[in-house]
Amino acid sequence: MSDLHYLRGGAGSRPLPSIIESTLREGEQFVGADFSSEQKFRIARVLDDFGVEYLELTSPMASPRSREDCAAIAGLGLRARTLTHTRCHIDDARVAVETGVDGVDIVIGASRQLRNASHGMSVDEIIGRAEEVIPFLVESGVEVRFSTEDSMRTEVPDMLRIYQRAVELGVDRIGVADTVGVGRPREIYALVRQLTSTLDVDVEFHGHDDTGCAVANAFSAWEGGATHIDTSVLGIGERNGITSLGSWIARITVEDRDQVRGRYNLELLPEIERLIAELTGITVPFNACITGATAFSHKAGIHTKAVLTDPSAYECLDPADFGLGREILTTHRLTGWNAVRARACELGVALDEERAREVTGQVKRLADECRVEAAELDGLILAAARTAGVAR
Ligand code: HCA
Ligand code: CU
Repeated sequence: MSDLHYLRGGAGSRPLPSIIESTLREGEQFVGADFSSEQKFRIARVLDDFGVEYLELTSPMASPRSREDCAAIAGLGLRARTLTHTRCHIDDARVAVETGVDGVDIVIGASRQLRNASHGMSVDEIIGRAEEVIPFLVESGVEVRFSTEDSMRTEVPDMLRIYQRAVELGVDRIGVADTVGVGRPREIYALVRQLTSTLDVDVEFHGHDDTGCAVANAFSAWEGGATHIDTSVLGIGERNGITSLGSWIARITVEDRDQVRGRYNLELLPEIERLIAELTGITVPFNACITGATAFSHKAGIHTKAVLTDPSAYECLDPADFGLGREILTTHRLTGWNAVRARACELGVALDEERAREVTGQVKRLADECRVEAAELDGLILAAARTAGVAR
């Protein structure tokens, strides 16, 4: 596929990957997250209503409450498949299966850094563990994913050996985890491409956002053939988190709006983000894709003129798809007469171009001196209309 093909949205013709929503696993690792059981059920339900394909839940080995909640969420009868996330250990695997989840995500560090600092096992020992755990899970009838934590710093031959064996042992999916957020989009594309062309297995991508590349990396993983993408609401997770659900939705909506609208209940996104923000004591960032306070605010005159004619001139997403509106800012020095005339129209006043330009000039001069309130602009418009004898 040529680069140009990508630039023109070539990836959009493929089926979308499934979302593995990890707010109830990775998200629990966020500094501000301390969900009660009831809160977890509420989050699970609203994400299910949104339409995510999977919910990933904290390991039942983490604490007694985690175990009870994992089993309770697995028993809620949701449409989304439930997964739990455990170390590559037979005892963890047994408990995971007992919770009644649909699938188990196994993770084990395979980079030199994690082999040294985390579990001290060699690559052969990791494979030995896989040989113990995977057959047990496969026989238990759950969906099985096997992932090398810190994949981007894992030697590729080591990773291939581990995954080759995991696939022989019958896993449904392997995982690429950019645990410390060092991956580059092209590198992730190349790695996923290599895995999907060598092994006959689904590939999941989990990317941290330490260097601001989590969404781009997830997208590159999809381009490389990934079938599953991990997200969390507002990106919450360890440190500054992972690919956020909202950013991922924005990205794929631009690629294939019809498919996204067919799969997800998009109007729930603002409510879901507000809920998680409230429960974790944060605010929705002003620059969040789709839901940020300024995501559909247009300011400069050149922009507002075009947006008033055709919003797609400066919007790649339609706010209405998410139950949101746009905002045309008029009370500042960058304002344009088209925006002022549009505001006049909202007030029921038809200003001609000359009058609209006059009022715009007044606003610009005022705004150079101080903050202009909306009511002041309206006052200027109404005064101009009176002078011109324009009927309301
Ligand atoms: C963790 C590590 C992990 C696992 C990702 C995965 C990571 O906190 O347990 O299993 O796909 O970032 O490597 O979240
Ligand atoms: Cu992670």
